[in-house]
Amino acid sequence: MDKRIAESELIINSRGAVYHLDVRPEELAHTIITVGDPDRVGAVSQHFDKIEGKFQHREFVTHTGYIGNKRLSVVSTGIGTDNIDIVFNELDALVNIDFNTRLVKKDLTSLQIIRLGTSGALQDSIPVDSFVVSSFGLGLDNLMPYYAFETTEEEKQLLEAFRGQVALHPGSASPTIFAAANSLSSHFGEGFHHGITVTCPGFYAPQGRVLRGTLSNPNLIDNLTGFSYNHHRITNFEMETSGIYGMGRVLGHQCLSVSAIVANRIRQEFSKDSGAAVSNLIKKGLEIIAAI
Ligand code: R1P
Ligand code: URA
Repeated sequence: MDKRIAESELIINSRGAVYHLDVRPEELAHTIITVGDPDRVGAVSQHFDKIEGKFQHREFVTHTGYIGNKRLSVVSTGIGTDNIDIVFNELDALVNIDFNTRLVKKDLTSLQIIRLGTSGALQDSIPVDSFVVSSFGLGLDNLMPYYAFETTEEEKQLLEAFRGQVALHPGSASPTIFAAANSLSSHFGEGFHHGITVTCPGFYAPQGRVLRGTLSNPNLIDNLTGFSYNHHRITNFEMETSGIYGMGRVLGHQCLSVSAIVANRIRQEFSKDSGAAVSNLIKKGLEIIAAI
């Protein structure tokens, strides 16, 4: 039986827009670019031929417009998978729940969602200012254990290999792994490294960085860099990808995460112009996305 979703669960504001994003169903395109930094939304939409609408509430900025005939929305998520939980549930609600009846629609829409972000490399061979496509998102954060989901045989094997090779400190979240949408990653060939991206619940100790204090797991970076299973290795880490891939799996959307490498943790280098690296990724990414 169809179940009406209560006002406390799906919050719709006086504009008829979803609570955190402040976007109405007709204001969202079905191809969506997510970025962490709210200021990066304008850096993406400046390349649109036409902007149809701009919306903002808290750190969630959305611009919807066109490149040629392709309708696109760019949405900022802020930092972390806790925000991914909010953004993905609300993006999904905008297309798959009828805001008048509060019932899940009979015909579901699968969104194409591509993250254009920044990241730190975990391999010497992946220099700053290069680009990485996440073949898998491996979560050390704590979002996806709250959801029920299915995993493939390959994901199960990768996770088992990871558990065997990478010691996590007692009390850390149970790791999860989800593959990228092949329908999207296949478009990102030349000029992109491909590999497993580890998603961390923080930028400092959870990524092996300390300015002061002591790490509980000082071997984390070495263990991640040394991980290998079949032809897979861990290329980089950041703070959203596993949530994006995991929520895509749960809600039935096609997701891809692409990062500009701004730090190389093995060489201990930071990009001399990370702004240029991000704007190069945006230009290259938009060329590909507009043609998909
Ligand atoms: C940390 O500086 C932030 O940068 C990365 C991380 O995932 C985290 O969100 O991505 P964005 O540049 O897209 O925010
Ligand atoms: N974003 C991260 O999360 N880590 C880095 O090292 C660089 C960008």
